[in-house]
Amino acid sequence: MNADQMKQIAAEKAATYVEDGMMLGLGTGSTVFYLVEAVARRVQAEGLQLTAVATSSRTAKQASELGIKMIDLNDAPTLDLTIDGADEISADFQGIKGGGGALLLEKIVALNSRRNLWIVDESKIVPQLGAFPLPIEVIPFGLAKLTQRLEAEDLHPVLRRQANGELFLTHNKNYILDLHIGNIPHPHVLGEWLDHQTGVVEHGLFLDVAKTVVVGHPAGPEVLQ
Ligand code: ABF
Repeated sequence: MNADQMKQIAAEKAATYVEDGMMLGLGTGSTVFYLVEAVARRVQAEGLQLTAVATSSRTAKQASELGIKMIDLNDAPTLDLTIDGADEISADFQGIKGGGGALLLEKIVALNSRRNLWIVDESKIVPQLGAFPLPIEVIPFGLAKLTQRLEAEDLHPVLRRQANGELFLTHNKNYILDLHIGNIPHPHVLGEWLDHQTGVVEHGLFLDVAKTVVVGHPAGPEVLQ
């Protein structure tokens, strides 16, 4: 079984947590793609009344086309449940997110949700965070100086580019620096430091956010909480 099939297993299990009348947050990425399909099937089959907020235009488009009512976060009350993917999750549910470049909107939606649930294939569960490069969203002004500061801390920043070589731009037209740190033994310490770096809009350490993780395995879904 490949990672894609395990993502689908996790996504379909997570869709069962969606209840009629919920205000739902929908994340971004290939695992969430399967979640949106599964939720849309339930809306069609069971007539679920749902309203959702998306963390990217990609997710908003897919969900809307599948018949899920989408609204802007500014028009929504606190969300009941946000379901999103992740790039790495440690044993104590700390996560690295942002591989898709949507970390800022994802963190805003996550922090405006009563409950956050992550869906991943089993490869995302790691003993320690950091093998996956930590994405941070930064503003273009002063980028060179910020990059030097990150290099001086041995955080190995790399400016993210698209496949065609052009700079990757976020939803808010900012840049992404991927920090090739290798291992992050104290994510809260690093998160706190990054929070205070002028020019860093947001970082991809999602700490003490998720309370439930659904992992896709060849044998089926595993619910961690
Ligand atoms: C998103 O889920 C991002 O934060 C993260 O990069 C992505 C994981 O991607 P995938 O589900 O495609 O593995 O929320």
